[in-house]
Amino acid sequence: MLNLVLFGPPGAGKGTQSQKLIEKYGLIHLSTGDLLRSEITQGTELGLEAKKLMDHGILVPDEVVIGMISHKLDANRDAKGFIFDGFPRTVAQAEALDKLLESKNAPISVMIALEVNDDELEKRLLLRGKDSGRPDDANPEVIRKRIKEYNDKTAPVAGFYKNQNKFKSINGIGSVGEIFDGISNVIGSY
Ligand code: B4P
Repeated sequence: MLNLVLFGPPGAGKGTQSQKLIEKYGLIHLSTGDLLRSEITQGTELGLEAKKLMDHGILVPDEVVIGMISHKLDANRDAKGFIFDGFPRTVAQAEALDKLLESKNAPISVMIALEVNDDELEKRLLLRGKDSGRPDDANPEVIRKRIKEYNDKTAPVAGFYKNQNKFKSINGIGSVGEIFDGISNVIGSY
């Protein structure tokens, strides 16, 4: 079973690369951002609470996203493997994910981090904001808040996987195809 964590700051290209990985490797894509946006669109209580935080670039509480991932793992018991996109985003989430996967005897194979500088991130997200309709992409202040949340709470998650010798980093600047080739090379060694 191939279980991949795709890691990187907001706008690094995790969602973009996930689409290509699904096609090539037939993995199940679990994006906590997509799951939360779907709750918002459906107008659920969870979605309404999450929206208040996401619109300001703040992470939603760990127990909410851990619960969502746990449900999705249970609903896909026969999967060949998973791409975790935008999860784990805190060390507490990473610890919870290890526990969930331990009970299924299918640990994380590797974390692949996409490295992109802050100026490029801001540029990409503002560009996407022109047609995505996402409030968190529309405002430079919110984008900077998301990057700060990443540096404060998410960046330490890399250390969690480094300690397990499961961390690989890739240059996230270049064409989508070039970056995908870099990711595929890493996966090829597992
Ligand atoms: P997410 O939905 O996870 O999204 P993201 O960080 O914005 O984007 P991603 O890295 O996937 O970028 P993409 O490929 O789209 O998070 C949104 C919010 O949800 C968070 O701020 C938080 O509030 C909440 N949340 C989600 N998960 C959570 C968790 N686990 N815990 C707590 N809160 C959570 O690329 C961005 C843009 O760049 C696109 O327009 C794309 O076309 C472009 N692009 C991609 N690759 C490119 C390249 N090589 N060159 C040029 N442009 C490129």
